Amino acid sequence: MPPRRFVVAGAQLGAIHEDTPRSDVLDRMIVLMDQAHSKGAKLILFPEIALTTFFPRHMYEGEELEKWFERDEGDPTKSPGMKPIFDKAREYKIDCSVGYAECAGSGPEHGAYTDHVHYNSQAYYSAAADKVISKYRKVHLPGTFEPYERKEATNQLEKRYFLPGNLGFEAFRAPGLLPDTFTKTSSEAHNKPETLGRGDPILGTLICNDRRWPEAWRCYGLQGAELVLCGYNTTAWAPELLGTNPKLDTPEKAKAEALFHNKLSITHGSYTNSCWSINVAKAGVEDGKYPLIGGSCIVNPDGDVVAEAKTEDDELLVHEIDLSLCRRGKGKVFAFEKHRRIEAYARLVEQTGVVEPEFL
Ligand code: CDT
Repeated sequence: MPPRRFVVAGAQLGAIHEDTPRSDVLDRMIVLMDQAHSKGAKLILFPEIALTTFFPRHMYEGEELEKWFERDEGDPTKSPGMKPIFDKAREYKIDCSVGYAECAGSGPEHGAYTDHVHYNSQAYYSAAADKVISKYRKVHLPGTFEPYERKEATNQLEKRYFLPGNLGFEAFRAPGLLPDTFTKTSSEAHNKPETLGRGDPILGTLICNDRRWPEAWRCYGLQGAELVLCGYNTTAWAPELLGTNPKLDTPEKAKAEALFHNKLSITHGSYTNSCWSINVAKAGVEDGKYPLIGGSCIVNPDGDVVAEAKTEDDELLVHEIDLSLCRRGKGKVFAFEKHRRIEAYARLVEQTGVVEPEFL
């Protein structure tokens, strides 16, 4: 298998506050795009809800809530609050994936909370296609619908503000990232041993909490994903949300554990699906007192961390990935077609919660 190499960039963002002007955020993102461009990156990933503070920690209603959402009218590149990012991506000919709070319209039939249709979304702009070729809407929404009773608790109101994503886990091919790929015109065969891993790169998107669910990764693994993109906003200290135990008796220890669980999830997902992953945080202390973990990482298909953020500020990770390294795992230990036993997996799609065996 010849190498399939290109340079990717993961753009970690530092804190964004309730009162940070959008123009400041866009300027910061464009600085990171400048760096990515100067290092020859062909793809840049920004985090979940990259443009604003992580607003689901606060209780808002009506217009106060609506102001956090982008109305993309079906084309995120035209949304005024994001347009400068996609314009820069077009200028630099760099693929760009951005997380944002999406308002997909209004109508009484939609949504449990407001009459607006809200998703926690990620758009992938392809420079070669000069358009958004994939949109993903976060499936696993953590937290609660009602705010926590303890006044000082950090809320996570994603279940209140968003609907669960309705686009599934659809992998997609990104054109123009690699030369000499097999295409429909160059190769009549498809999905044969000799053509696997020879087309344009196969990508998938996860958003934050999704990365903790092996089912989500496996949906992409089953489509041959070679690169998973994942942005996140993970609170470093929120006992109501994360639970606690005697070993986590300080915010420092809770944060260390949150970083460990982040790395555990993304290295496991990459290894067990034999794919690269770029994982980027929105980090730092937002709104004066809400700490988010950093820990942005690029992970290879063996589960090794090959690049890792050193700060909790705006920081760019750059790495040349080689998609041919996915073939070892996909062809041996995780050759799904040889080893998976779907007759034993029915519970995975028939049952949501735990059903314990009967008492003895
Ligand atoms: N944004 C987001 O999904 N955050 C959650 C918070 C922790 S729930 C264990 C996350 O999974 O990182």
